[in-house]
Amino acid sequence: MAGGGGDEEVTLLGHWGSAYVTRVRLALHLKGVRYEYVEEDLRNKSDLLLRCNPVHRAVPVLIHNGRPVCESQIILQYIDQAFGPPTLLPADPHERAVARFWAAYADDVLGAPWEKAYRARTEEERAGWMRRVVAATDALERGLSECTDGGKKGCFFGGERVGFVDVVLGGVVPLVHATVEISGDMLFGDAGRTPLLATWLQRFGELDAAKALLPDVDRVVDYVRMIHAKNAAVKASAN
Ligand SMILES: N[C@@H](CCC(=O)N[C@@H](CS)C(=O)NCC(=O)O)C(=O)O
Repeated sequence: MAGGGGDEEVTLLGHWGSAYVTRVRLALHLKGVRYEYVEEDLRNKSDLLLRCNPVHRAVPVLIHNGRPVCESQIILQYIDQAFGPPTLLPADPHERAVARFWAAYADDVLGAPWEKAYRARTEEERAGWMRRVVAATDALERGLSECTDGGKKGCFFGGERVGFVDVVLGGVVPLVHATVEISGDMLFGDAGRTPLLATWLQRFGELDAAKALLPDVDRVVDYVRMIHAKNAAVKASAN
């Protein structure tokens, strides 16, 4: 098995289409941690996954020297402390708290309605959730401005280099591009509405870690369309 250095054993249970998994892979790549990646079939979860994450039964799960860690943001914090450098969270306690705030915001206010849009059974329902996602990106633009002093300190939440919030958001980059194709919603890429996020999106995509790990956008588009079609079929059969 591949290790994180020395005789460390690191395994990641994941799914290619999961933004939560992708953010963990980005962090491992940025830290230079070698690991074994195990693709899970979420319709037929492995015994290992169910044993390691009996509460949520979800990916990602990181297993380090036989001990599992669950929940992607907790995994990122674990990776940041267990491996390194570079560090993802800032050293300064206030900057660290601000980074955690925006990372939580990314999941709670941006990600949650996005997941609802994903599961919506009608176009109207989906459009309603997507309006909330778009509104959440306006606040995220202000967060990026706060973290970078209006862009003066760099284009990432971490400043000149990628930090915790960047990795958290990095997982959704393929979905951001896929969304433009699927519904026309410009989530981060609208230079008029969210100029800092538009630069962030471009610069993030240029990173070696992004080029190596982000799933192909066409594959994501097909996957999302397949889920939408499934949801619509469930709705039709319920009527
Ligand atoms: N809050 C969790 C969310 C993880 C999550 O929702 N994972 C999905 C894949 S994107 C999953 O494994 N779902 C289980 C299922 O589909 O049964 C995290 O941050 O890790």
